Amino acid sequence: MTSEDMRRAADILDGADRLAVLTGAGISAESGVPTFRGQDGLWKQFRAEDLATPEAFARDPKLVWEWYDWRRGKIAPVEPNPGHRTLAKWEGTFPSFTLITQNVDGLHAAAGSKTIIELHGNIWKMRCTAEAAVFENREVPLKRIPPLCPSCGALLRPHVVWFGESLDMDVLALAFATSSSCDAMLVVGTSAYVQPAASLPLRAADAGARVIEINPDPTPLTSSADVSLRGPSGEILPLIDGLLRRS
Ligand code: BV8
Repeated sequence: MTSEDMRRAADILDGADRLAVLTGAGISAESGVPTFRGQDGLWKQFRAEDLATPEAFARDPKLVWEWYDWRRGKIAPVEPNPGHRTLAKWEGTFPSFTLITQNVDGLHAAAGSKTIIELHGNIWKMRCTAEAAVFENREVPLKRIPPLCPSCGALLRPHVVWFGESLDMDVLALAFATSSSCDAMLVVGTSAYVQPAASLPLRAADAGARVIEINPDPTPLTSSADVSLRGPSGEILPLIDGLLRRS
């Protein structure tokens, strides 16, 4: 990553009135939250794609909840990092700013971001499998696994989108509309592997937006990005903030 790349990214952002940001697990890595496909992303001998599915939950709700209880325990003590905080600051810096996240860890809200589109739900919310009621629960560790609905006694599930499940149509429509109407899209910490989220930056580029990627590794998106900054977002985002001409 060169200083010219950083300057180009800052110039794109300075010229953007409507900024959309898409984040993935990588933006939370420097807070100590395991990513999905990094070495620390595995839990016991399972992969996320094996556990984050309706089939796995139907087959063994206790095992799936043990995984979520382990992740909630990992996330509960951590703090947002300078990458989350920079995005929270930029919400008041750009005339139009929308944060779209694939993450379920709640760290963007903890950093002060207000306009957040949570594509895949939130690990701190639970949903009754009988009544579909959704409520927040921050108990760590869970006293009972699997947890039961306090009002009807049915099994509770994490209020997240599993592989093979459709995203909330209104949430997805808003994410695509935001991607189609932004001047610039900043893509931070995603392997650009999971659909439909990975299509959002391509939709933005097709609509004429400039695309900036921040990731220590190249991804399938890299070739479509105007600028690809190779490094950790917790360091790069504050550096870009320091280069911005807009107050
Ligand atoms: C859907 C919530 C329509 C749960 C998640 C067969 C059948 C059914 C569907 C499919 C199928 N084949 C493909 C699909 C589509 C499927 C899919 O994409 N599968 C993948 C495996 C190919 N998608 C779906 O199923 C979606 N629904 O398509 O509905 C439908 C319905 C029925 C039938 C057909 C179609 C639902 C997808 C949502 C899944 N839920 N999370 C939970 O969290 O428990 S996805 C999960 O992956 C997380 O949300 C995570 O955010 C997301 C994406 O991963 P990343 O965020 O990118 O994280 P990853 O670890 O991969 O990468 C981290 C990156 O950070 C790396 O690039 C790394 O280099 C970088 N990094 C590391 N450190 C740093 C850093 N970057 C910056 N700074 C650092 N310091």
